[in-house]
Amino acid sequence: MSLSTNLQIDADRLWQALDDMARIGPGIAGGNNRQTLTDEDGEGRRLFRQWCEAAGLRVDVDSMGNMFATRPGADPDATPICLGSHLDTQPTGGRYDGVLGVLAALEVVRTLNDLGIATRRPIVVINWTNEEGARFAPAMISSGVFAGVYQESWAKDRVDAQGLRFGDELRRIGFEGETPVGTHKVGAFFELHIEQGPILEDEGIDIGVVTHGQGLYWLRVTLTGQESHTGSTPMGKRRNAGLALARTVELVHETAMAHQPAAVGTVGHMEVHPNSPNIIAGRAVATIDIRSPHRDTLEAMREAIVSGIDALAEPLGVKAEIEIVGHFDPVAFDPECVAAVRRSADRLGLSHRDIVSGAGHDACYINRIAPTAMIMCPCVGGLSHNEAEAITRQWAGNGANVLLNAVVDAAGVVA
Ligand code: HGY
Ligand code: MN
Ligand code: MN
Repeated sequence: MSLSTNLQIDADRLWQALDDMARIGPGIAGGNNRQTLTDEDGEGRRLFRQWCEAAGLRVDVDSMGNMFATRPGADPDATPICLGSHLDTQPTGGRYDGVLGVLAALEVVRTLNDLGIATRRPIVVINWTNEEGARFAPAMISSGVFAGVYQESWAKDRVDAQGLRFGDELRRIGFEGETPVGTHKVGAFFELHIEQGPILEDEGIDIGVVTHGQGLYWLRVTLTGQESHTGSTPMGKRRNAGLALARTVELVHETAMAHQPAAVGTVGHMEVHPNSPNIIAGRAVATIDIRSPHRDTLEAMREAIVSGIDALAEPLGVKAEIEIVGHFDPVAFDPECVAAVRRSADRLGLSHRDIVSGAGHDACYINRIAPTAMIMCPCVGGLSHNEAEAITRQWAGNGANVLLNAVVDAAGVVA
């Protein structure tokens, strides 16, 4: 049975929760720096667990630190309806990227508790570990392990810029759970997320019904030349890894421009060693991020970049090594779940449009193992991965209400 009336969350309580969580791991410009597996992430996880337990949820943590907070259903054997996102942030991140999805999911449960609504299927609120991939590449690594994309041992051996190991840090903050990753059942998964782009705000649309997610490669390139003196080394005798890096950045940009309109390419992470003003860089390391909603475009860009780096490095006497550290093909979300999102927006009288997600999300991996859909709300100026990231209380409430009604539809209400 589904409800005839439209359920509404408590928008003030959701806004307050977002505000309280934002106090943990504050950034330097109003956003957040709550990077995965840091003390701040641990503190945010403990607050989330406390809130879940206060809402009567049983919280379990798996061996990758993913947190599952369960509200029982009338039919304990039914696979649960899951909803959530991630609490970790970029180093100069916003307050809403991921966090809105987790706390709106908690607000859904709080609202069902207030209204005394029992559902047939259990409902599980999820916080996925390390969605951002900023500290430990790649992004979405723990939902990736959960969905069988990565091996747990490979993921736990990832190291950050200080050489700290993922597995050690997960244990250190006390969130390496007993339950083997992948054990928790997922009947369907819904993720609310800010758009992180300008479309919804520019068009004055309340809700993005996410039909697809663009595919992605993260290529880690290591360029090895030779350190030598910037003054006394003749130009013709240099093996300048820094120059190879600069040309690689240009190559990635030009390759994406050559595949417009549906392609993006960036080098956001780059290091030169030893990074001294009067030493020619002997080594450079960078992460190339390329994306497209079309698989053939994504593959063409990858091939062009790999062959292009070899071609530019060789005449400079620089060795190039390229490793694929993250990849997923373009994602088509489950039509049934997508239709539930559309129905929910319609019932609430909210304007909506179909949209392709430009960013990657845990939903992109969970979609491999369970019917999955995403809901998007606008964000100010389409800005994200920036401390100035902002949404309105109305947008947050609209998104959470669509999530609530879609989840109740899927979970079924017990009279
Ligand atoms: O990279 C992404 O798209 C996500 O924000 N981690
Ligand atoms: Mn996110
Ligand atoms: Mn993000």
